[in-house]
Amino acid sequence: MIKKYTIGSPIETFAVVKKLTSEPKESFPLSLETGEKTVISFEIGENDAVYGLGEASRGINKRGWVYESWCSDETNHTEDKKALYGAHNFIVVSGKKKFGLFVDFPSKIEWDICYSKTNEVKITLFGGDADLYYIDGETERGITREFRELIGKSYIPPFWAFGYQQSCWGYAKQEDFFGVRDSHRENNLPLDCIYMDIDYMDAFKDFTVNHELFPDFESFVSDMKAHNIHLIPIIDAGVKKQTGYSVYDEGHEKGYFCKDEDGNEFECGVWPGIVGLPDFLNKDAREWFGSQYKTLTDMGIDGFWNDMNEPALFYSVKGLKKAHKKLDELRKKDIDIWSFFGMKDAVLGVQNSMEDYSSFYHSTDGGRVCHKDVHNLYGAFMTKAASDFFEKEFGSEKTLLFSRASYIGAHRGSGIWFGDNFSWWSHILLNLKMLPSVNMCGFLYCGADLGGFNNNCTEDLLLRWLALGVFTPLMRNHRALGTRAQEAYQFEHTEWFADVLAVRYRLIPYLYKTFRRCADEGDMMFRPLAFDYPDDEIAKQVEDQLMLGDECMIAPIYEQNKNGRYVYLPEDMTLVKLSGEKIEKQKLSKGLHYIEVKLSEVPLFIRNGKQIPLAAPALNTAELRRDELIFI
Ligand code: MIG
Repeated sequence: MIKKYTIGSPIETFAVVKKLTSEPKESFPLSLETGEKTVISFEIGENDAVYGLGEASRGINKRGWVYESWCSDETNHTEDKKALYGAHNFIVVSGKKKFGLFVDFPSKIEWDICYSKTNEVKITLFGGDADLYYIDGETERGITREFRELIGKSYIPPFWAFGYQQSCWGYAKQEDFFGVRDSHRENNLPLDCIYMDIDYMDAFKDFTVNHELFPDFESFVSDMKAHNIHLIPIIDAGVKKQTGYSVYDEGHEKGYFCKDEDGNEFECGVWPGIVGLPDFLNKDAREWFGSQYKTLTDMGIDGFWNDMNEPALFYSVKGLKKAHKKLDELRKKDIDIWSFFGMKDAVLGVQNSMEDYSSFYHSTDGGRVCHKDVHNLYGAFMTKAASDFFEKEFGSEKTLLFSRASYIGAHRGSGIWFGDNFSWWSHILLNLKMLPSVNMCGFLYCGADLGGFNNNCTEDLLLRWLALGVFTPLMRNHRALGTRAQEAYQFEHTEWFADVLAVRYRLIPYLYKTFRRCADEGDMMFRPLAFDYPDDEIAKQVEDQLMLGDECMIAPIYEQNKNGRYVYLPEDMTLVKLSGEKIEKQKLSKGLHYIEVKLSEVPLFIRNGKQIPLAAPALNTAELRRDELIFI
């Protein structure tokens, strides 16, 4: 049972599709203080758990830390971090009493989840206008389902988006892409997509192609298509401020960029140099930006990833000038440690600064709005610009789209990826932990950069990570410029990679069917064990295994130099090890087991009395025989 409570006069966020009448706020079931800030607080039991918050650091059970909803370009996903790229304001409290809470509020929120006080949850909204939704229910999964009904059906990508995908910040010329395609083929490695990072553009200008690198882009795209490869270009939020560049000229003329206090275009620096930030909160600007994707779709492109849309600001023109001034002052002073720290702060402080986010404005239907009050909607509305356009132009399920920044609501038009992780073993586990949390918030099409974005990857790390990635709807290997090459064919035992990637294609019919069902029913594809075995005290503690669909449990290996791992079985299950064409089965009873898994194998557990279909391995989704299945 969902109840809505309205405080002040909130701005339309598009998060919710089911319109409810607000109850009197005096009847809100938790302690509520209103004013300049809004504070919700409540006590929970010693052994109660709190789930949700989507893309965030730390555990599946969010207890014991303070999180922030503030879409951030945060490249270090370490435990000290409060905020990552998404703002996903939904939690489920699981104790004797179970309930869900969705805070529909687009600015900063602090979630003190038993951080200051062991048994108290305190949620502080930095503003006085919000819609609160309280959901009563019997089970965590049921509460989540009800919430998902409130926020509407999740995005479903085209079928081919379930294939294996290769990306790298650094692929530039046409030959790089042919090389990736051919090297996969030559090594018997399947592949459906290759990503185009910022270097395909002309001077990082959105919706342009560098013609020196791609003399005939359209035939390049169709040549790739003929080999069953989809090219997926990146689109950044900022539009290069350059007279003569038609996208900028048009946006400028129509007044579609965010303005500063004085009504001038807000200027900041990102990859293209100085950019204008499209005012995605303005309906006309949004439609205009969405229609720009046509330049690329007209040339055969059918998928995109939206980046830098928190928005990430390397600096603002004003902020950089201020920093320079500060440095000039410091230069005149003694060379002491205080001037050193002053210099560091002046320089590092220019990036993604609150001062900048507080100094530009959107023009919405409801008038001028300061960016900081709607910050968490920016990326979501950029993505809405694109997804509304694709829906209108091509209908649903035709275009692949995912975003870095997001807010609940964006899950109806796109997926997300988890941003700039590291080639660290601990990030395999972080990847796993985020899956159920983002599923709760409606994001089903999602995944992390497999092999890790920052840092150098190793063969064993990539193999183990792929053995988790074979289950995630978005299965993409991506890395940063200047890091060790990590395409599957770059390592010694290419055949092990072929064996692991073959398993993905064998599983696609099952994964796709499960995905669709979860979208249709508002269900989670990945669940903590606690959701399925609420009376099993051990299962409730497990944070390195997940339930997948109604049939499976997964337990990847996430430590180096291990030949296996301990797995807790909350009921009798069959361990299945998949590798290439090989299937090895072993019945195991409820309890703790050490299982050995080779680097070329993918372990999977099937619940008692359940079965899953497997296809024959294929080199891409177009060649996958979806109708010829065996069951295990
Ligand atoms: O400032 O486009 O998260 O996936 O490769 C870095 C270059 C900008 C950040 C994205 C990453 C992408 C990179 N981008």
